[in-house]
Amino acid sequence: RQLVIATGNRNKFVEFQKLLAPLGITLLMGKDLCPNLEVEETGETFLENARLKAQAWCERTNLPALADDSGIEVAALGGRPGVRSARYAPTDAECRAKLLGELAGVADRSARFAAALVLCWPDGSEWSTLQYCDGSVTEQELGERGFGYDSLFLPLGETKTFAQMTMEEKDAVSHRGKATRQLFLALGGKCDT
Ligand code: ITT
Repeated sequence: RQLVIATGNRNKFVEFQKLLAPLGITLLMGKDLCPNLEVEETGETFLENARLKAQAWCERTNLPALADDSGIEVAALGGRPGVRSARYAPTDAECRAKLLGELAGVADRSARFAAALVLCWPDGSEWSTLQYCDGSVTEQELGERGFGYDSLFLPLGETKTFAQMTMEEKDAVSHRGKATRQLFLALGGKCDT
């Protein structure tokens, strides 16, 4: 039994390997299977973009494909960078520096991570969820683990940023962890991926 993770982001793939281990199925990284497949994220929402990615890899591989579209929404920036989180600046480090710059002197640092998951099956059926993790943007980078905005994000009620947490600690509260637990509930009835 195989499931394609419709992504080119190896950090996401590694998180899904941990999160989906209990399913006991073989996970394949989409970009490894089809290095030339480029999906333009033309959607305006996380769910639309996740659907574009899941459908593209499902059609190309004829295997069930799970896509994640995610990002950080900052209240003081009207929800930016949001769906454009990966394209906010050329590199992850520049994204973090830009976010700190935009929030310099801003008191309201509340933010949330969002993760949309869409799972497409070759028979045309589809499942999706959108989950959030509330928190705030720190004044400076804290922690070395993770990727993207992890070192700037303090989840509500926690004392460590995502980048200071182990992967298990992050999964317990993260947007992707929550979304994946919804996936498990859904797969209860449909496990023959
Ligand atoms: P794929 O589209 O190939 O999956 P991507 O990195 O381009 O890879 P997205 O378009 O969904 O993925 O962009 C998500 C961006 O949001 C990601 O690159 C990070 O900058 C940020 N992000 C999402 N989840 C995150 C997390 O758990 N920790 C830190 N940053 C995260």
